[in-house]
Amino acid sequence: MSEAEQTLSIIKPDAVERNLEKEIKTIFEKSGLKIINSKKIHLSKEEAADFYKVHQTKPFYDRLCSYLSSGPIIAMILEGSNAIKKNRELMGATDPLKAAPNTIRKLYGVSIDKNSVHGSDSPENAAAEIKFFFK
Ligand code: IDP
Ligand code: MG
Repeated sequence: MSEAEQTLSIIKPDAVERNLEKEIKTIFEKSGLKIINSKKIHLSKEEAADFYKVHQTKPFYDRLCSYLSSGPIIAMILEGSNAIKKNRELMGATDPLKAAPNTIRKLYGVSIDKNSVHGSDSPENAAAEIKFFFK
């Protein structure tokens, strides 16, 4: 028996722009994850930098923050057993070229930057990221 867990998912600007919200939400729902909250929001570059601060030492940080703030995104709380891991599996590898068949990034990702979705990678980050969007 595993208890329900929550994670944060984001549909990134490239996917919102291509009207992929329904398709991506359907993938979550069909896999047994419940979308318990969802909101469309356009972050400022400062807010994106705050959200991605764990990456502030990475060479791609500035580009990453510019990109996340380049257009509207959809932030969601997903809930279900092993939600963090399940979401990461549904997303696929960071680079769409390396993502497994039928994963969201394989199906819809354009590049390592425009890879369509974000998902929390640990219980600590899930809690912090949910708080960031749904305080
Ligand atoms: P994740 O989104 O699969 O968890 P992270 O390593 O947490 O991947 O990186 C956050 C985001 O930063 C990625 O989704 C991707 O868009 C971008 N990114 C990661 N690694 C690179 C890179 O080597 N070059 C450019 N962008 C990257
Ligand atoms: Mg990550």
